[in-house]
Order: sequence, then structure tokens, then C-alpha cells
Amino acid sequence: MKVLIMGLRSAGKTSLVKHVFEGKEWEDVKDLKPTEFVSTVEYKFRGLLEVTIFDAGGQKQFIYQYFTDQWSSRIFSKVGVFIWVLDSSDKSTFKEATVELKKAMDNLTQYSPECRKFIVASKYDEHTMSLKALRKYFATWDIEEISATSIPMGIAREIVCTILDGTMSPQDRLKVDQLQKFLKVFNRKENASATMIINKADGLEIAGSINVKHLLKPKLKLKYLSIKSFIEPLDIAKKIFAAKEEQADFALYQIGNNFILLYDLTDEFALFSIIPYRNFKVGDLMGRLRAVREKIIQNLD
Ligand SMILES: Nc1nc2c(ncn2[C@@H]2O[C@H](COP(=O)(O)OP(=O)(O)O)[C@@H](O)[C@H]2O)c(=O)[nH]1
Ligand SMILES: [Mg+2]
Repeated sequence: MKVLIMGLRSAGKTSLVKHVFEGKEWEDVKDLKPTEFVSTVEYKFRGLLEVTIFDAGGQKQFIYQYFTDQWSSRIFSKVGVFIWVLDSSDKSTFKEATVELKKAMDNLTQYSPECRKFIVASKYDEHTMSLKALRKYFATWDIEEISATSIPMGIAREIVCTILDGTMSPQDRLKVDQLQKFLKVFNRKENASATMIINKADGLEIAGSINVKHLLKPKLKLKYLSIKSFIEPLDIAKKIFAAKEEQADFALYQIGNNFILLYDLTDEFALFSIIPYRNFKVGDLMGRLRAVREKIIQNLD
């Protein structure tokens, strides 16, 4: 599916893309270089949905070209989701942004009439325009939703994920449901607080189950956390074991009263589980994990 992300220069487009699709955190994206013309990147969102992101650089010399006969059909056709990134921190660019957005909307009407259109009010941590005012301004426009995002505040990933989750096919949804049921059983058997299957590339959850008996924290918090930083210990474990010419497909480490278990399922996916220290069963752990891997791989096919 083609996702077209547009907005004026410096609106925060590339940061948003890297944050959501590459699991990058604020520290990693805050010093990005401006994008030249249109950069196209393919991602497998949550390991399920193939998306092609068209990140259209917003400098004046590029933006006018998007609307020329030479480029417009290429840029605006076959778009599944369109996201306009509107810099909420800079009121002085608002007028210009609405003019360009209007042009983009007209082109979408022509080339991708079925496309779903969204606005994200970026940099909301420094906003000078409120979400309420923006929603009022765009009330009559053909925009499905206007949402506030801020990478440093951690309210960006959830917004973009929700937009894209809404485009997931019924088959993928079914797959996720089945995995969810399986993880619920895993939680019960292993006495775990939460278990997720994560996509290693973006660190996002594919399916997850939380044992509310143990973990009363809101599910959303875990769901939209990138587990990238947690995957690192698994990579480190692998390197150490590789040096010893042994295989390492899991890492276990302790945080407070919990064990964090990471287990490689495939090149793409890993299992992440939080198990309270007192509940942890060693026994034939490797045997149990191998059985889990087999079951999950069957489900993912
Ligand atoms: N305060 C704040 N700054 C942001 C946010 N997202 C991006 N930025 C900054 O905005 C500037 C432009 O970002 P970039 O992603 O390169 O914009 P692009 O030209 O639209 O791709 C950079 O200095 C980013 O660090 C955000 O959520 N909050
Ligand atoms: Mg950019």
C-alpha cells in the first residue's frame, strides 16, 4: 500500500517516518538532514503490511514540482493513505501549508479518489495552534481525522499506527487474533505478565497479550512502545555466543522483580515476555520455547 506523507519543509515528516517505521527514538532523529525531492522507502509495518512510504521533501523548489504534469500523476496515483504533516509549532507557515494541502487534495481527488486522508499536527510539544482550533478550521475539508503528534512526548507512534491498523486486511486481522489467543495461553502456562510477538525491524508489536492479574498498567503503553531497545540484549547475546561458536536464540535479563525474556522466532520476529521473578520456571525452558516457536510460525504463515 502506498502511503504518501507530505507537508512543508521541516514539518517533521522524516522524523515521524523513522520514529514509527524504524523504531528510532527522539534522540536518534532530532538532527536529521532535510529530504531532497521524494524519498521512497519500503517497510513491512508490524511485519504484516507492506507499505511504500513516499516522503515528499517540503522545500519550495521541490513542492511546486509535485503539482506539475510531469510529476503529479506519479506522486498522487495509487495512494492508499495520505498524511499531511502540519507543523503546529509554527503559525507563520500555516497559510502556505493550507494552500499546498489544498493542491495535494485536489490531485488526490483526481488520481486516488479512494484514498483516506489525514492531518497530523506535528511538534505538538511546542504547539502554537491548538488541536481544537485546527479541527474547527478543517471541519469542512475531506479529512478523516486530525491528530496531534509529538515525538519527544511519545504521542506520535500511536497515532500513525492507529491510522495504518485501520487498513489491515481481514486475513491479517484474523492472524493477529489467533496469535493473541495463543499468547494468552502462553502467559497462563508460564505465569507471565505480558507476552508479545514483535517485529524486529520497527520494534512494534504484531500481537500481544497482557495478564491483567499481574500487570494493571494500561495496555496502550506497552503496545506503542518500540521494543527496539529491548532487542539489543538479544543481539548482544548472539554476538557473544557466536564468538564461542554456539547458537544463541534467547536472552534473559532482570529488571526489578521481573525477568525479560527475548526469544528469536524467525529473522523477522521475536518473542518478548515479562515474567515475574518469583514465577519463573526453568525446567525444560528451551524445549518449551521451541514448541512455542513452531506454533507461532505455523500461525504466521
Ligand atoms: N519539538 C519537536 N520537534 C520535532 C518533532 N518532530 C520533528 N521535529 C524537528 O523538526 C525538524 C524537522 O524535522 P524533519 O523530520 O527533518 O522534517 P521534514 O523536513 O518534514 O522531513 C527537526 O529539527 C526535528 O528535530 C516533534 O515532534 N517535536
Ligand atoms: Mg524530511
